[in-house]
Amino acid sequence: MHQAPGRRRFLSSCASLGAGWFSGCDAVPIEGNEPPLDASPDAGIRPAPAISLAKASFIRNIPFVGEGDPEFGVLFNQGLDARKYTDLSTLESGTLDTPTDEFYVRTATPDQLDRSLPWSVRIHGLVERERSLTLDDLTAATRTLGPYLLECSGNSRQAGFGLMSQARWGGIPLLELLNDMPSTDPNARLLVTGFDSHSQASVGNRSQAGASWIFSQEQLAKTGAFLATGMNGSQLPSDHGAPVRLFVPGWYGCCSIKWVTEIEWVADDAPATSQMQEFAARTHQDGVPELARQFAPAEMDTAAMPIAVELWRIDDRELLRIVGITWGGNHAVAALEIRVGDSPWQLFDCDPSSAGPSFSLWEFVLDSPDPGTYALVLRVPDRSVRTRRLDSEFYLREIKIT
Ligand SMILES: Nc1nc2c(c(=O)[nH]1)N[C@H]1C(S)=C(S)[C@@H](COP(=O)(O)O)O[C@H]1N2
Ligand SMILES: [Mo]
Repeated sequence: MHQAPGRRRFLSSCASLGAGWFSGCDAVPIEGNEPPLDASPDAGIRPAPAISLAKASFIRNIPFVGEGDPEFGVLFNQGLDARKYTDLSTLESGTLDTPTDEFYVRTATPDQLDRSLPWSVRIHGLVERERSLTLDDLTAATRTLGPYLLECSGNSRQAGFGLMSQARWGGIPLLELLNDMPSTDPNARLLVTGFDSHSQASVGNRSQAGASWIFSQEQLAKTGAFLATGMNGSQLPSDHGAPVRLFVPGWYGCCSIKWVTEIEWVADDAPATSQMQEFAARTHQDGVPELARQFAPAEMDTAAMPIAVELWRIDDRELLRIVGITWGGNHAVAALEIRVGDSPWQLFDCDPSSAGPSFSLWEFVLDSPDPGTYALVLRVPDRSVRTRRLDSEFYLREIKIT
């Protein structure tokens, strides 16, 4: 659970953002800005008046209810069923990266993985000559990339949405690495495979072993997909795919194959892998396509959710401070709308410099409603932005005011 002093630090830091997009900042003339209202079909939604917390006192945190009370930052279960959830409530301006040991885990190091032999990544398939990349080849070209967030497509409210974290990565773009070993077929796709042999199957076979995903060259170029050997300035830890994992910025975590062992140039009409089929629904595919090329990019759409709610007071006036994040999608979103319980949608500005593959933080302050349980739902006023998970209220959270 985060503490109020940290929040206050965050609050005072917003002055340095300059642009004044923060509704919680002192003297921010939100009404004077021109938020992108024209795209909203709901005529009549006007920016909510900015309420300053400058003279208010922090009273307490208001926890989210109905989320199964997960324990954060602790690894539980094993192999394919292993999980660690990230506590997103602690994210603050300037520290949106998750410390490595709190980064979420989906599948821990396979117990069959033998790291005593030197690691290499086999490059084969539709190439003139097969090759093996050594770890030295990879680390020699490694540079800092990101920050980029990763979200498991199976993230859930039950898990406090804790299957999502952000880090800076040490890596090298995959296409750059393959520059001097192109395929003999200009339309070839790349099949990336990771080690995934576990002596125990997933309980109830909920997760299948066999991690691999097929990408077009265009998808790898557009996302800047890279092979990572480092995380937050240190070596990549075992549970996150050491010695080398794939990372695909902006796509769901299931595509970011861990413990990469081989990369194969395959024909344009290659069948989808079992992993692609397993994750078809969770990556918003139309049914379960047979061929890899029939899979839509597994992109995370623009999304937003509250990560912390606080009660503040000025004299007799009680205020709620809602802190949240936006992420995903291909363009920045300059405004959001929030609905608290049954009350009307309220529009507020958020960081217009936010980028899809990394987190951005926002806050909204309102008068505290009467005691009761309230759902917090967000949407993007610019309806040209694709928001499939938001549209289904996937990221709904509830608070209880007592
Ligand atoms: N080899 C292998 N790679 C894998 C997986 C796996 O089970 N085995 N899980 C995928 C899924 S579903 C997710 S969400 C991410 C999680 O990465 P993390 O544990 O580093 O957060 O790894 C992906 N890569
Ligand atoms: Mo995942």
